[in-house]
Amino acid sequence: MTEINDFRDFLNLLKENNELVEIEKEVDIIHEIGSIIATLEKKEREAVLFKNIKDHEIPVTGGILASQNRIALALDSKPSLISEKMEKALNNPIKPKEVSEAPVKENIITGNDINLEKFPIPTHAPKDGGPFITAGITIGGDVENGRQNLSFQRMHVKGKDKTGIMINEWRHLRNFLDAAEAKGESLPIAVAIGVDPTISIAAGLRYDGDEMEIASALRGKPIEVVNAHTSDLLIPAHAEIVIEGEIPPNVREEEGPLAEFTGHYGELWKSPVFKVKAICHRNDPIWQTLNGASYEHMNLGNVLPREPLLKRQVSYVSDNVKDVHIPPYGSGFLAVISIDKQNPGEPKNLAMAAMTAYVNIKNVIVVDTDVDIYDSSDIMWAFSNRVDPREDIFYIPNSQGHELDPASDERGVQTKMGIDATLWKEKDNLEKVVYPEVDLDKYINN
Ligand SMILES: Cc1cc2nc3c(=O)[nH]c(=O)nc-3n(C[C@H](O)[C@H](O)[C@H](O)COP(=O)(O)O)c2cc1C
Ligand SMILES: [Mn+2]
Repeated sequence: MTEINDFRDFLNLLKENNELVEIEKEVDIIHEIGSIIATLEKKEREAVLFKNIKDHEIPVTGGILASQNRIALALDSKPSLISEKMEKALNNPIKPKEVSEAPVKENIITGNDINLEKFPIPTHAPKDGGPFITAGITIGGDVENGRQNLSFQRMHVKGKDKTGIMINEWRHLRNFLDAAEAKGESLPIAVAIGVDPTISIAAGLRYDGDEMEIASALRGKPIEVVNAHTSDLLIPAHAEIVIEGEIPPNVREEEGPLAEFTGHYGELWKSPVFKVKAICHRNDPIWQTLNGASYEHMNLGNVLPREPLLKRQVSYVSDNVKDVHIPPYGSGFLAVISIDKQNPGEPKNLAMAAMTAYVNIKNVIVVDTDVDIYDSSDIMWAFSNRVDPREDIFYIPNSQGHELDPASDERGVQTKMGIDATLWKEKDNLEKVVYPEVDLDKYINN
């Protein structure tokens, strides 16, 4: 097992596990890279390293955490143990370690030399509004007490040293910006690209301390951080690239649209802007990107951060829960629970509990333990075989969901649905047909 200290180590680990495909053919940052990443994901294939980018020297990677297998590799775990590992890390944070020298400082670009256009920043989906930094980790700090925070914020590139930065309500970075703006001050931030995947996973979490502590806990040792070049912020010492700068107070400009987590395009949005003051990067840096509306987007934003919450909530209601999953194809609106049912009413209680585990969860399917909740066709099989719609489906109208759910009103008010897809008690003698799986290589010469 390769020890992971940085993004490069993880790319090597993916390669060793046949989870990374390298493309030598020249590709265009406009739409072509996005389409290749999407096609690989649709065919459940590897992450990708583009070595030859038209008009650019820096290679690009994408689809890094688009699958459960690759997330398990990132966490040195197994797909079925991921939510447990997340829960453990959240309960046992480890402080990052400050170092004075760092690979990310090998090259520092400042002043007139700053030019974001020298970096291969893709325009991903066909109707995206332009090039976006999508896999960047925003590092921000509380101007009052200096506490740091990690999060994802999309950045629409608007010139050599300027991007938009979308900061939604209920974000820690929003609180920091509100406080800075109240004083008429700029907010210093840094954006790290190409990091240990535990940092990306931690950045998608809602945690009240520094998410770097969760990244360190996921890695099992302190992650090394170093002082930024232009501010007091601590940046990942082994990041491929860190873009430093500030958000000037009270500036709002249109940015977008971008493929949203709902699988629909978002709208143009009035967002703050990010003025770049320095770019630090390693020798021979690698750019990391991710597609909007991809499984990777969903995994980081909806699946990994919320499965531990879901598990906690439903396990509180019943000891008979075997596993939970928020599948990436459900945009975070769907939850699946498997249960060793002991009481006919148990699945409905669990569905109700799941709906309150996180506001986005709208549809809940409860299945027996003979159903693989990571296999959508198995879930649809249970839904087709074991559901009497009148008895097994219930609705809760006028509940609160997410306002971007196309089936909710502008405040997120919607109907939630619970589905008991467990076998009826009277049919307990029915047994699911399971053929043993064989190793085909023993029978077929490829
Ligand atoms: C790929 C991806 C893109 C995201 N884009 C944005 C964004 O543009 N603006 C935003 O405010 N949140 C965005 N989010 C959500 C936040 O990054 C996420 O909720 C994070 O946990 C917020 O951190 P906080 O709790 O420290 O504020 C995105 C999440 C992911 C995974
Ligand atoms: Mn936070």
